[in-house]
Amino acid sequence: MANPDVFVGRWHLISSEGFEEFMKELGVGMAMRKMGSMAKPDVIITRDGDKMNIKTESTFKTSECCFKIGEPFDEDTIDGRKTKTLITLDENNVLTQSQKWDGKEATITRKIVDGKLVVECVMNSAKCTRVYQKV
Ligand code: A9M
Repeated sequence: MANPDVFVGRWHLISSEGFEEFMKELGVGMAMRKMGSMAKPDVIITRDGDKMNIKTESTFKTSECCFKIGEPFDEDTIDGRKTKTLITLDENNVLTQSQKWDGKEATITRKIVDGKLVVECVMNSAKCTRVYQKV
């Protein structure tokens, strides 16, 4: 049974693989990629009824994404893209965020594995895995 509350809490980044390649594929410039690689963000996930909020906090930049599961919305991403985004939750509690812009597409999935938040980002052949621990 899908339960969005498994994601609720404050999470701190503890490992990241392939993020530089993923950011390059997104078209993120060098200066911002450097900040992205250095940042050890906290992600704060909250739920209020059918609304969810994912806040990504870092010393460089903070961004917030408020959405309803299964309802498309316009997203302003932390790197400045304006995307058409849809976030769904399947019966295995995998939260899948599909972002479409300029004929391009990136997918970010979030799931809980051994009590940790595992975030996988894919665009074309670029794949990135980031793991967050509950604070
Ligand atoms: C993640 O851990 C990965 C989400 C991927 C979003 C694509 C981000 C492009 C990064 C551009 C760098 C911006 C420079 C500011 C540094 C802030 C660091 C934040 C990195 C996400 C879980 C969190 O939902 N998402």
